[in-house]
Amino acid sequence: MAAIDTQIPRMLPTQKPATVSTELIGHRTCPLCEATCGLSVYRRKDTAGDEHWLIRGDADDPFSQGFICPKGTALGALHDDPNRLRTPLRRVGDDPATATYEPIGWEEALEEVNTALGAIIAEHGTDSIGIYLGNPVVHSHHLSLFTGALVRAVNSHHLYTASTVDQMARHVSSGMLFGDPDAIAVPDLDRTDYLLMLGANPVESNGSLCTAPNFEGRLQALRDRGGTLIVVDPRRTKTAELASEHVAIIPGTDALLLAALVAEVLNRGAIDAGVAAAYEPELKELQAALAGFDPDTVASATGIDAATIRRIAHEFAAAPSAVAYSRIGAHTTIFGTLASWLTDVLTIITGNLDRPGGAMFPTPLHLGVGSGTGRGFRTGRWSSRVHGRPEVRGEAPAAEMATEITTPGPGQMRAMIVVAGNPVLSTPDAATLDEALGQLNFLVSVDPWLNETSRRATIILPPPSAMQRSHYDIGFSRLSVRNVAKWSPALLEADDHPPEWWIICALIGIVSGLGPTAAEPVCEQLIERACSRLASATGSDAAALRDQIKVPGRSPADQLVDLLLRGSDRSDLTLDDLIDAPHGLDLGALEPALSEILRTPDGRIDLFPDALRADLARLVERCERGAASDQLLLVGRRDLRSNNSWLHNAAVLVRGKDRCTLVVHPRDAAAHGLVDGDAAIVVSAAGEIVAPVEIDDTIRPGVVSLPHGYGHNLAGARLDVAAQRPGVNSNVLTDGTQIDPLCGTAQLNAIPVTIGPAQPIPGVG
Ligand SMILES: Nc1nc2c(c(=O)[nH]1)N[C@H]1C(S)=C(S)[C@@H](COP(=O)(O)OP(=O)(O)OC[C@H]3O[C@@H](n4cnc5c(=O)[nH]c(N)nc54)[C@H](O)[C@@H]3O)O[C@H]1N2
Ligand SMILES: Nc1nc2c(c(=O)[nH]1)N[C@H]1C(S)=C(S)[C@@H](COP(=O)(O)OP(=O)(O)OC[C@H]3O[C@@H](n4cnc5c(=O)[nH]c(N)nc54)[C@H](O)[C@@H]3O)O[C@H]1N2
Ligand code: SF4
Ligand SMILES: [Mo]
Repeated sequence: MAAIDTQIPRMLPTQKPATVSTELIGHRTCPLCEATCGLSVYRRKDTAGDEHWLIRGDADDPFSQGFICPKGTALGALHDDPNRLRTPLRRVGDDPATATYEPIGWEEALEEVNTALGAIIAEHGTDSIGIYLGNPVVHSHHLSLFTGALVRAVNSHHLYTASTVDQMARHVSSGMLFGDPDAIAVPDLDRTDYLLMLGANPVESNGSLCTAPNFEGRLQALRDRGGTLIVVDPRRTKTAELASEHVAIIPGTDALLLAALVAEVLNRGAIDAGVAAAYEPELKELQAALAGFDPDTVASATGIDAATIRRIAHEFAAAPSAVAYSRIGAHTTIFGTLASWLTDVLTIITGNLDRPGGAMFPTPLHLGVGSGTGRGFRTGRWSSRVHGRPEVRGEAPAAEMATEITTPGPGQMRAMIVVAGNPVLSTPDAATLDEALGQLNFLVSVDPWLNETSRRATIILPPPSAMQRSHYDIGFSRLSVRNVAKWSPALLEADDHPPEWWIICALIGIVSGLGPTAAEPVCEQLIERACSRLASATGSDAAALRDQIKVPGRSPADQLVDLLLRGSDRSDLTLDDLIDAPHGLDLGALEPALSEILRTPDGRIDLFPDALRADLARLVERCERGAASDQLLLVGRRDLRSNNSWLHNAAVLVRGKDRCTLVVHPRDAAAHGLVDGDAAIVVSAAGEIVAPVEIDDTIRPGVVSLPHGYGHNLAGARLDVAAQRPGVNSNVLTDGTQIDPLCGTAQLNAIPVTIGPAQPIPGVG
């Protein structure tokens, strides 16, 4: 692997007054994004007697090698944020605009949740209770190892997560191809010769479904070693600037482009010989089914000329190693599952799956070696109540929450438990959802801030800060471009603040009818059950396992990590070994693992799953519409210093230029009478917003871009810094009816809009 730049000068705070002493508090993995950088956390004293956090990249972390981004340096500021809740809050008054929020004790708060949820369950059953799990759940094992039990305890059809505004397409295509929705193949960034990237901007996002600290450095290294990077994006992003070639696609058409690339490889006989022999019948059917998607046919719809598509197909097939990688821009459209599937198909048919430089499967320590067969994957075991959409992984589409609250009848959602989520800013048709949440009989939010969603809660239960909890990446070690293992300790005491596993277990106790004080016994029961399952699978003794992991002072979340490690036949390492390696362990480059990863009944890849075959009809119809209408299409974007909706209250991250702007191409600005810096009104089928215009020729003409996660001007929220520059909520514009039928993911990109000059709204922008 090429050396990674460990210089971080632009991240360092201005050091004045002079430093008197710097004390290392410890090392921990950054929990803020998927890159999992190692951080070294210091307390610095200055000559004025003040203490500050000083957070740097951990140069000894074998994976991130000192890399850090501005968000990581702000972990201390997030901890210190005076708006971060230290005790539960109770809302007094129904309307958040006029309500007050009073701090209350934990006992009282849980009593109130117990009384309210207990009454609703007694009258309407648990199917009237909804759960929404937000993105930070996967960034903390104190949450992710316990929320599954909460979901099972509630046992309702109203399970919603951020996955259906994010990566569900990838789970579904992986489930169909490989039999396991979590078997997600990641691009082998450090060894590939050819990377085709669609709808991702890792220079700002630091990567997604591909855990790679210093993604930018790794892409630069790919270029430096003579490799090719093709970036398909309607905007010439910073990632596109790094690329060998930028392909400015018409939003929403990646599945068409990919279908044409696959068709071209199939038609030109550029298939890998081994794959051709092993999958002959499927490849024939695929070739026939994709006959209508040749480069000439998709050129008009995608906005990419046929010669470019042909050339990329040939380069991809001819490269010593190549991999296709698609993300948010390609997955959060109504053709997301098709796009995700075709991404893998292109990699597979060119012989690039499961080999160095292609797409590979990480094998984290805590997961045992698989057998290579399984029961496969299916969706649609039930359908959502109002819209009849198929369940996916036990979830209904997040975009359906509002109608499930407002539509009367059996199974109507009357109460919600929101954990680490801010759907009022992050899910479609946001204004409607906000109103709907106000109609719930009860909402309890587990969240550190009184924000746009938790202001709709009667009770807010705040977790301790990231500084106060240990860390192990259950999820991202399964998406890493190298096999790594790392556990970090809590850096600060949580004092009398209950840990997050305790909060979730208390809620499990409540919805199970055990009352508000059952957190500990519930937790103990969960751990004992996990020990029993492992014992019966391995023929060991459950009680002995329980004793082994019950180390005094070790949190139950960490005990479960230890259990997973002990239960895995991948190595003999236990949690103690990880504790002894505070910078983490590098377990090497990814190795071929498909033969153990597969969970299909026949142990083969299902290259052309029936559901996707059927879904191609929609794509044909889209193709026939060509360049579609001349209406502008809205896409999203991310900024390095932001993270979805919840880092805008950290002054250190939001200073500088306004980031919530509508990026418009000069041609479109002129056509619609827009002037740089002035306000534009943006209207979609779902709603309208007013945002400041940023004229910029990096965007494809006909496309406009607005980031999500803003709109911090809703009455009742308590985000003093964010409220000063609230920005606008782009999800007021996303249309909750536009959903990929296969995976339930909402269309967050390629939204038809009209734009024009507007009167500026005071305080916006
Ligand atoms: N238009 C548009 N919308 C999008 C996207 C897009 O690209 N465009 N992206 C989508 C994507 S990819 C995602 S993942 C979703 C995110 O959707 P959400 O997860 O709903 O939104 P976040 O803004 O991540 O909100 C996280 C919440 O968790 C809280 N929080 C932070 N840390 C913790 C913690 O340790 N414990 C607890 N209990 N709470 C915590 C924060 O205060 C915040 O309220 O947004 C999606 N929405
Ligand atoms: N700084 C920062 N980092 C983050 C986050 C954040 O909010 N801020 N969020 C985190 C989360 S939860 C996630 S899921 C990841 C997401 O990480 P990424 O998937 O890299 O997401 P984005 O940075 O939004 O990049 C999406 C790109 O898709 C382009 N695009 C839009 N529509 C289309 C289309 O139809 N086709 C194609 N080909 N491209 C299109 C957009 O112009 C944009 O450049 O980022 C994570 N990291
Ligand atoms: S890139 Fe992600 S993991 Fe690394 S410091 Fe930034 S926010 Fe944290
Ligand atoms: Mo996400």
